[in-house]
Amino acid sequence: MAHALDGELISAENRKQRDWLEEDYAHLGRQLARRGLDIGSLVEKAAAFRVAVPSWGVGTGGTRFARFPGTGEPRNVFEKIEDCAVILQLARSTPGVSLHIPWDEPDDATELRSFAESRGLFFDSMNSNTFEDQEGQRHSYKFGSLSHTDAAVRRQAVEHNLHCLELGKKLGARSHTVWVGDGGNFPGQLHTRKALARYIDSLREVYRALPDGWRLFIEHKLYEPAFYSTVINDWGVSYHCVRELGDKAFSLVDLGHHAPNVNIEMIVARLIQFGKLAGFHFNDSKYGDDDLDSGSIKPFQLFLIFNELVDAEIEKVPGFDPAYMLDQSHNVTDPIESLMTSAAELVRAYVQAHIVDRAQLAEHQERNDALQALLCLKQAFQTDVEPILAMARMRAGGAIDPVAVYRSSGYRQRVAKARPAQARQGAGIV
Ligand code: LRH
Ligand code: MN
Repeated sequence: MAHALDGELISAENRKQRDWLEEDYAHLGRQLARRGLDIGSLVEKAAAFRVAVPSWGVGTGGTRFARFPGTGEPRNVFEKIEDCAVILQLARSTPGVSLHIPWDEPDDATELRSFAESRGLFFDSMNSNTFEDQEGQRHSYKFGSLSHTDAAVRRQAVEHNLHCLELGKKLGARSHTVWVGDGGNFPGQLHTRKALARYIDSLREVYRALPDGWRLFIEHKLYEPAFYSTVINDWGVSYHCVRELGDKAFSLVDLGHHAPNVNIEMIVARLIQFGKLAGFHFNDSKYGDDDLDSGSIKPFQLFLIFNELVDAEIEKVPGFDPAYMLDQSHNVTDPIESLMTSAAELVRAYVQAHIVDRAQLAEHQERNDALQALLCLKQAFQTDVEPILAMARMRAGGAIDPVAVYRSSGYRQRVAKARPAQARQGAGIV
């Protein structure tokens, strides 16, 4: 297995941290045992947790105003895979990489697949892109894609999605994610009902072409790049569409795609109950689709989302098989550090949700003891499970402290020399 970082460095750094970990782990173990919980089984839960990283997340992101490139930016999909391999080596919970086409279009899919597999990585959900125009593209997506009024534009968008399926098959992917920027900036610009009907018709063709065993994920979004209405604006519309399409279609929840203060954990519970939860694009936000690091702004919301997911997991809800992906834009941090710590924040919320005393919670709910029910959840959320996360990483050959090892590895400085800065200035998320 090709490793970017020297395994000896990881064990040496872990040796420095081992004592505090063992001490804190033993203390937490006693604390949890008093609550009837076995810390060993929680380490197994942490070690089994998987989240895919977005290929577009290892480059420095930007906004519509500007993008300030970092050093050693990956210049192509192979360098993106190298960076994803470092994240996996240290964080251990991220073997899946979600590609975006055409940003990651390979010349040779087989070569790319073996390059990734030789680094312990596989390709998770494919992502199509009909929200920007490519060089030499025949029809513009300025006024939409799968819902465009012009059949030729819709055709072009369908063809692009079919291409993503073909490519994904060669790469070993098993699902396809469709997010479209289709929408309007002014009242009257779109015929709301007809636009949605056109979108569903176009997507039916993509659905029909799904390879065996694949799933289709559609992603709703309240606004941006359209600023008055979007065709797939919320979970209700998404749910209607996936019901219309069929059993292999599911609704994907990107945390940043909702109006402020929307109860996202409730949307998650609904989609679980309706058997249509695709999974997630995890990130965090204060205002809009800020694509900030997961758990950085609203960690309690993240915990409450995992509380719904773990409740369904424990109850073995039929068809419950959510795909977890990060979808973030790293404008001011080292993307590798942000993705490692964000993956850890998801494992943290997942383990804390497994600490919730669900029998006690059910009793409080039955007796409408609102305060005790809240305190039952808060007890889990306020439990510092870091020793469990670090132990799981260490036992899986990763780092007790991924950021510390990454910084002492000098990887960023090394790739900065190997990857001369590109003259690509300008704005935009990637
Ligand atoms: C849209 C989105 C979508 C991706 C893009 C990079 O906001 O969340 O999931 O295609 O970001
Ligand atoms: Mn997304």
